[in-house]
Formats: sequence, structure tokens, C-alpha cells
Amino acid sequence: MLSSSTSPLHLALCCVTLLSLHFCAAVPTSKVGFGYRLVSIEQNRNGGGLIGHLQLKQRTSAYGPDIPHLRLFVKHETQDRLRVHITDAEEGRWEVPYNLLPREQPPPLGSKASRSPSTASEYAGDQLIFSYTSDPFTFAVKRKANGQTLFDSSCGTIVFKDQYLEISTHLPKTASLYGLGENTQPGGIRLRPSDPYTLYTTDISAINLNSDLYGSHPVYMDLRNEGGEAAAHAVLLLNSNGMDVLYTGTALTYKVIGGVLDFYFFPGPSPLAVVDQYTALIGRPAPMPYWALGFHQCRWGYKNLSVVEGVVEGYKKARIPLDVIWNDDDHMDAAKDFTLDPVNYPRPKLLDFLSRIHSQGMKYIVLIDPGIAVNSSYGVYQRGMAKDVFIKYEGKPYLAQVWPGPVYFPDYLNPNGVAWWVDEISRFHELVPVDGLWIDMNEASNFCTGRCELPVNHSCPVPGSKTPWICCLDCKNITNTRWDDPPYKINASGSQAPLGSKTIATSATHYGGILEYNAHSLYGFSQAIATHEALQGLQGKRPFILSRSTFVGSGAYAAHWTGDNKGNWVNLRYSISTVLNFGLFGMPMVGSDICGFYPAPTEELCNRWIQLGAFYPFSRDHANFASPRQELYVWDSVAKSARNALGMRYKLLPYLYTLNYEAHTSGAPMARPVFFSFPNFTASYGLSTQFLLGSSVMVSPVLNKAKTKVKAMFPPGTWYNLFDMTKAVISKDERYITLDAPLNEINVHVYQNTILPMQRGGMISKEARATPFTLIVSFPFGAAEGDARGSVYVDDDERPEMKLVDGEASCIEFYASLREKTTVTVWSQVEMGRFSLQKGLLIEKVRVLGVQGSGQALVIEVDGEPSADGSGAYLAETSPMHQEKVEGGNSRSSTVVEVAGLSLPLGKKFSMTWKMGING
Ligand code: MIG
Repeated sequence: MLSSSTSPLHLALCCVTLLSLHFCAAVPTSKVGFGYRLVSIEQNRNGGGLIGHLQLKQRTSAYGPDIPHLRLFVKHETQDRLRVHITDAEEGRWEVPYNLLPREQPPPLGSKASRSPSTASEYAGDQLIFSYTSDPFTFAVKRKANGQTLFDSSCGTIVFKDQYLEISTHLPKTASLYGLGENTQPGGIRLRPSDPYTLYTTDISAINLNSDLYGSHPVYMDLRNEGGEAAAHAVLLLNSNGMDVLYTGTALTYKVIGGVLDFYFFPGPSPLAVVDQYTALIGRPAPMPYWALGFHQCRWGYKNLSVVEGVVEGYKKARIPLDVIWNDDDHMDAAKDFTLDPVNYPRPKLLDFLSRIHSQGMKYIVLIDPGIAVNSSYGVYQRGMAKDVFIKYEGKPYLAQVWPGPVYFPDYLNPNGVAWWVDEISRFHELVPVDGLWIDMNEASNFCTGRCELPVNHSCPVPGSKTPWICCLDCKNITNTRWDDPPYKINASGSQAPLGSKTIATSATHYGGILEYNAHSLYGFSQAIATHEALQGLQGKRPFILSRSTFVGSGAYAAHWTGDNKGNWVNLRYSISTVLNFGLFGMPMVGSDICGFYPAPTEELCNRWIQLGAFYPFSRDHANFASPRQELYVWDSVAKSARNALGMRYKLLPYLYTLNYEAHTSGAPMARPVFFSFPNFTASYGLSTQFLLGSSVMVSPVLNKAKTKVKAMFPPGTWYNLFDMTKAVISKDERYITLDAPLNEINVHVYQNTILPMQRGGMISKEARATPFTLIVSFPFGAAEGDARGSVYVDDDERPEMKLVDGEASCIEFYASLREKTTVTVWSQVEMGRFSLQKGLLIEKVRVLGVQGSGQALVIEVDGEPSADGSGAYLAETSPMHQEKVEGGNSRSSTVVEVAGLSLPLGKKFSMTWKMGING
């Protein structure tokens, strides 16, 4: 029975019995490999860490010959990052290029190891301990504070061949795992034992479940709660080769077809600390311009400029906010990048349109594809050929086909390729002053497979073809190399599809001879980096890029949408898990095509989708040309929901922008699983139908047809309805609470102890961001004591950098306390107030939720002086609060108290205090 380490059954057995560590490690059960022996280990003198030498125990022939000698390098790179790097001791191997993803380099090969190892030993950092056994070599990573084992390779065999690497870890049943994408997960955010996790960037739509979709992120977060104490950590296997990751519930096995074993361990222990540590390595999320947090409208099939103008008009008429209007490829001349269709998008008219919308603060984004049309009269192509920037096959540019017909793919690993791309974007920007770029099809997607030539007996593209996505080149499959036909087949496209299927042949080469086989999953990432460089050079503005294909580190350059989804109810639900996953991947600016990409959504679905989509970090309605129009104004009921939900989003923009700042400085996802704020609330570990924006705004959408109630889970405490703040949900335990959710309403709640900065909203972010602020202060319902906090970051989003620099940005912290039921104090601390003062930003209202009685005797100070700014202020008692749902039957009374008529400069510190008179 224990005949193959590749069988999940074997792993499950091995790991269940894993108190018998030695049993598991000692039995050579694998026909794929027998593992290695550690023959020496020593301190690395220059630069720290340990260097070890591993020797193969016994050869096998499955999946190719074993690499006989391996070099182990282990280092606690920072206080909260451990790296374990294993490679061929004799020859350099492919690794994610250090210029693409800058990070510490391991010491060069050949560093001598002398001291012979003890049978088991330990190497401790501040938070993590690396320990190992020598024969066979296995390693484990433990948490120093409590000895908990986070990773333990002893339950599998380490296999290291040129094209097959295998390593396993034991996992306790109690671990909840998240990540390993991109993948549409019908089971929600928590990884499900036995679901396949195959990572290889592929143009297959998000409708495909449990498949290797557009991006590759070989990282998982592991959340455990032992003895009531939650602790999270993450494991990254930094490797760009295709891989299968098998999770059984008690073990996880990587099967990788190249590169090295380069593990990074991040100790957390809070989920927020995990993403902080992770993005400290891979790059902090790119700062988003303010307008990017507004609403976006797109569609494939806006046939001409008048249609686009009509859409903008439609939004205005319907009084639905809109910041950004997009073109898919419709503006292009014959689908060629960086061109304009002279008939349907004539330049003078387009420029005229752009200057009109730009003057209102609206923005314009267009799509580009990587494939460059092979066309000798096309300047982009000519210049690319002259600079020799394309990916090659047998010395010539590799021929593929995408929308324009025959194309070559730029090589973004080639410095000349990057320089050419940067130049083409700047030329395009002269032609059309776009505000951002959408990079699609960059997995890369190819309509053909293999080695192709222009056909001799027909033209390609076929003139007037109704199916331009069908390959019209003359192609032969390539099977004669071990790159095109590797010994181990990952579960590509869910069917062990050849690696070169509908993409670049894996034996094609990049700059310096780099094989597509190795670099395949880096294509979209490298394109995002080049595009970012190009946009950053233009007018010194903060770039906005939307990329379909992503890799570890893409978040530092681009936003992401979840690709082609279906306009049905399950896809509405799946979108939440994928959005939350990208938050873990360090790409917090993410959303799904609102109302679905295709086919036609029903009116009710679109209605519910905009309610949810209004709270995606990236909020865009997009559809396929074959779907009927689905702009939000098309149906009255959808328009009504859009005004409602997007109206709230636009009031929350200062909060979202502050989250954008937090993401950029600490990796914190904008949209987060509920356990991020309530890690000990184990009931929320699998919760995938609700999420948090930031730490304390809960979004609880309707995800089913014909429902006007929603069952929502609320961690204990008071949650106030943001649409009607007199309504409170008071939760005492882990039960679901059923809330009303009429057709045009979505439930969005703010948690107690929060100060939420809001503004008046508006039809466009440029106007909304200048309106006066209201601070929402939430205390526990009817409590005698409470403390609340919040903050807001404001800056000039035209600057590329998002940094707290005096005169260019301000950060204001808000505090509030309630003491002995009666004394309410609200105050601020200001860091670098100048920018906010220059912009004239004001606070007009403070609204306090959850107190008892009515307010009296208001005292306001600004900058420590009795306030003139606050002189028009008055205390207004608004309506009594309703305990909408009380779990546990506690019924207290409570009111909303508002301080109105304020004109406090946001950039000056203030304090206000008053007494609550309890009037029975
Ligand atoms: O082969 O540009 O996912 O959003 O509308 C399809 C057309 C190419 C795929 C993208 C989709 C976009 C479409 N593109």
C-alpha cells in the first residue's frame, strides 16, 4: 500500500501516524525518489545563515535522473522571515530573476562546507526555528514562542530532478489554509482537501472551477487556533515553473517541474502581520490614484465614440456616479495596439471627448494586448523588429495569433524590449492621453499552438471572418523537446494539457536564452513592470494598470480583475473568494466583472451584483460584446440599487483611500476575510459570503435569487447599519443572524469602537473628495464605557509616490471615549496637517452611535484653544436607536447624538466633549 509517495492516500496515512516521525521518514516508500543525506553543514561566514551539502541516497529514473548533490542555504533574513533555499550544488539553476523580483541572493555555489552535522539540530531566529534531521535530510520550521510545528518535510521524500521537484509537509487537521491561486474556488476561501491546486498562468476563464487560471501565486496562509489562541503564518515557494499542489487535509505536497526549492516562511502571528511580512518581501501594493477607487464602466463592443459618449451621458442622466470610462479593443485599428480606428474613433473627436471628460475629473483607460501584429507597415512592429525585442523560436521571432491575426510577443525580460515598450507607450500617450492601461491576454494567450507559419494558400486572418479567435496559421505541435513534453505532466487546464497549448511554445526562448518553459508564468508580471515604468515616466503621475495575468509581486505594479466570469448567481458568490485571495497575494486592488462578463445577466442578478460590486476594491461593470447592454442605468431597479450602493461607496471614499494607503505601507488587504479582525472567532474561518473592508466595515450581500433576507454572521459586539445608523445588530455568539435585504438594499455595517471618516459623496470622486467630512463614532450599544479609533490619510494623488510628506499629504488620527455613561470626548491628532489645510478640508459633523440619553454642554477646542471654528456647532439628538437584532435578549436603550454645524479644519487637532443627560 505504501508504494508511492505520489499517492495522496499514502500521505494521508503517513501523516495521520506522524507522531511516528521516524517511521514516516525512514521508509523509502517512493519510486520517484529516495531523498538525500545531509553530509555537511556550517555557518555561512559572509552574510550569515547556514550552508549545507546534501547527497542523493539512491537514484531512480522516474521523471528523469536525480541531481546528485544539492546545496542547502538557510537564513533568518529578517526578524520575521526565514528562507530555506535548495538548489543543485554544482550548477546554477533557473530562479525567478533577481532583477524582476529584487531580494537577497543566496551565497554563490561552491562555498565550502566542512563541519559534519549532528543527527538533528536547530537554528533559531527571533520567531522561527529551523530544525533538521540528517539521514534522510528533512527539515521543520517551528514557532519559537510555543514550539508549534508549522512545516515538516519529514512526512514525504525530497525529490530533486531537473524537471521534477517534490517536497511535502505535514499539517495538523486543525489548520485552515488559504491562497494557492489563481483559482475559482467553489468551496470558498478555505482550501479544501483534495481539490486540485495547479499553478501555471493560463487563459482559461474564471468559470472553470479548481483550475490553473490567469495568475500563479504559490503561497498559502495557514491559520490555526489551538487552545483558543489563533496564530497565522504563511509559506511561499518562490518558483515560477508549473506545479501541482496537493492538499489532503493532513499534508501538502508540491510537485514542481523546474527551478529550485526556495521557501520563505512568515511567522505572523496575526493575519495582518502575515501580509505585512509577505509584502515586505515581494513588494508593497502599488498605491492607487484616488479616482481609481471610483466606479468604472467598460464593455467589449463599444462600436464607436458616440456609443461611449452615450454611456457617459447615461450615467449622468441616471445620477449614478462614474469616474472612469473604458475602451476594450474597439478603439483600435484592426486590433493593433497603440492605434486608433480612423472611422469609429477618429482622433480629433476622441481628443475632444477626452478634454471634456478630463475637465470634469473623469478618466479614460484602454486595453492593450501583448501580441504585436506582424505587419510591415505598422510602426510599432517595425521599431520592435529593428530593436529585436520579440520572443524567439529557433532564432526567429515566435509566430502566434491573437486578435490582430499573426503576432509576435515582446520579451519583457529583454532590456531592449522594455525600452521599446516604454517608448511605444509614450508615443501612444502623445496620440491619446489615456489615464491608465489595461493589459489583457498576458498569460500569454495564443489562438494557436506549437510551431506556426503563415499559411501559403489562404490569408490569415481570414478576411471578414466571424471567428477570428480560431487559429488560421499553419501549425505543428512540438513534442520533440523535454520542455514541450516534460516527464511529469501538471494538471494544466484540469486535463494535463500540453504546457504549450494556446500559449507560447515552452521551448521558445527569451533574452539570454531563458526558456519559456521556466519564465512562462512571469510573462504578465514582466509586462506589468515594463508598463509601470512607462506610465511612471509620463507626466510624473501615479500609474494605474489592470493586469489579467499576475505572479508573486505583481501587486506592486498593477490592479487585477478576476477575468471572464459568468453572469449567474454562483459566479457572483465565487467572486468574493477570488477577491479575498488576491488580498492575501499582495494585490488588494481587485474586483470581478460586475453583472458578469457573459452571457446576459438577469435584471435581478445585476441588481444584486452592483450591491456587492460597489464594495469590491476595484469596482467595474464589464461585459462581452455578445451580451446585451448591462450598464447600470439600463434597468430602473439596477439604477436604484447603484445609486444606493455606489452612493455609499462614494461617501466612504476617504476610508477606502486610507485603506489604499495602509495597503501600500503594510500590505493590509482592502477587502479582508472576517477572521482578519476576529482571528479567534473560529466560526468565521471559512466565511466566504461576507467580508470586511478594512478592519471594521462588514459587507453582507444577497447572493441568491429571489431572496429578500440575508443570513449573515456577526462576530460578537455591536454592528451599526451604515445606511440607517439608528439600526444596530448586537451579536453575542457565533450564530447567523437573519437581516432584511429588500431588492434595492445591501447590508453594510460598521463595528463598534470605530471612527469612520465619511464625506458627502457625489457623482465623481474629484468632487466627492472636496466635500466636508462626517465622523461616525461607534460605541458598544448602550454601554457605559467605550473607546473608538479611526484615521484618515489624504494626499495629492497626482504624485507617483504615496508617502506622508509635509505639504503633500496629511494623516489624521481620531479618538473617542465614553466614560461613566455620561462623558463623551472626541479628539484628533494631526500628522503633517498642512496639505489638508491647503485643500480646505473641513469636518462638518460628528455622529456618535450607541450612547444613552441626550447630549448637553458642548465644549470644543481647536489646537488647544476654545474654538471659533466650532462656534456654529450645536448638539442635535437624532432618533433613538433600534436594536435590530439582539442575540441573547439584552435590551438597552440608546441614541444617536450628532454634533452638527461644525467647520473644523481637518488638518488642525481638535477636541470636543460633552455630557450625556440620562433622561430615563
Ligand atoms: O479573447 O479584449 O478577459 O475582459 O473583454 C478575449 C476582449 C480578450 C479577454 C478579457 C476580457 C476582454 C476580452 N479579452
